[in-house]
Amino acid sequence: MKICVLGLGYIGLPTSLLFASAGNTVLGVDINNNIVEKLNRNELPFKEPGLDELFEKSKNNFKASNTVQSSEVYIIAVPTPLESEMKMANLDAVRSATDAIAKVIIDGQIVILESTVPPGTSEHLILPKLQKEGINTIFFAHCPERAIPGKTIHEMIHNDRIIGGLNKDSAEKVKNLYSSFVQGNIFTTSTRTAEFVKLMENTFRDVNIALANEFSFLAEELTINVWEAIKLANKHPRVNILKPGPGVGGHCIAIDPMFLAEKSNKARIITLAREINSSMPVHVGKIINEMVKDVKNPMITLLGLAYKGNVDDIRESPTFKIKRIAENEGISVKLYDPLVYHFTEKSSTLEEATKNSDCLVLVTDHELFKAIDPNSISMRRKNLIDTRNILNHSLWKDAGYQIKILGVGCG
Ligand code: SAJ
Repeated sequence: MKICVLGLGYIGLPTSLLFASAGNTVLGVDINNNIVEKLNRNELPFKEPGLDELFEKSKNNFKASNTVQSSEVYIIAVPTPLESEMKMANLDAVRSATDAIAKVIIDGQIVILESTVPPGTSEHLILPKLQKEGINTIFFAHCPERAIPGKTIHEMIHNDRIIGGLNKDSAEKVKNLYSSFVQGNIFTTSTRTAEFVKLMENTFRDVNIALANEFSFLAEELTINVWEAIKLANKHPRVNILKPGPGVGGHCIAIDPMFLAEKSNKARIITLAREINSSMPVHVGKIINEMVKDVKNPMITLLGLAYKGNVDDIRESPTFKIKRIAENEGISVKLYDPLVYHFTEKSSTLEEATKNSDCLVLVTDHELFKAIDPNSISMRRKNLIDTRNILNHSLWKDAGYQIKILGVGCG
């Protein structure tokens, strides 16, 4: 099949390459010429495990362009960010991708929406643009992605998928298409249900992280170690408490719950969970203030720019919020993340980032931070805050560090 994928980001590019490796001819379209040029020079615009190999395998069937061409299938995989002031989905990219498809679509072609959208978007925004004059039959489905950064390719192949078809024919056609590379089960439903299911999944995770964060506040007040308590509670066969942390980042979990909240004032737990998770950087800011309160012109080092461990993705990362909060308190901030190679402000070495620092704050749970030798860095003051509880604290203690762990109350 001739497939045109609109949006060559973290979802669109792997999806394009998976379809290409399954023998389809794929045209990947992006408005960012840098991405298009890079791909046509055989370079990848970002890192993701397995993406290099997949690119190598599929590049004869893949081309990048900045223009949509008439194709048997169109897949929309563009970002749907949150309009920060209105706390509503910004659907501008979906709107313009749909307009571009509407210009070239002919009868009998298939349109698939992968981007995450508020329920009703397919019916109210996309379909009316596609069902233009002269078009009698088009096939449409919402097929939300479920892959997690760091394991995107594996999950795109192995996870079960939901296909929300405009009608039975649409669902069947799209199911057949995805069967070319999906090894998980494929379930079909209506477009509106599929839109809702995707948002429920990420909201479920957000609410559960909020609960873990709330437990961490309580543990701090009640002088309990939340990490030990969670481990013990999770010994119950039907309990699985997630981990507290410095905040929820990424382009999905911190955003998707609001796409439900914008539709109804009944979304109460959802809104509260968002508030709790958004407040975590402020909480970390307070811990930092406490740690450096007696220092004149304090400087701190934030370890990790990525929103979570072992990825190079900085979207909605709590690190930037913590940086802003600390700077507003008059604290100088240095950043260090060897995985985020494209971030120009970062300090180049750990030694440079920690030199004369008064407090090291571990924000991102990168595996490689566990290997830092406390004796190899020359801090001005030996203070450590571990917001993820991943470091070997006795090692740091032995090196003379005063340690504060998020979620651990000191008696
Ligand atoms: N986090 C915690 N505590 C936890 C788990 C995560 O604080 O116990 C934080 C992480 O550090 C990170 C944020 O939450 O800042 C989100 O990370 P994540 O690994 O939970 O999720 P994402 O955003 O990378 O990917 C999610 C996934 N959704 C679910 O697991 C329900 C993925 O499957 C989706 O495809 C993706 O959102 C998406 O695109 O919607």
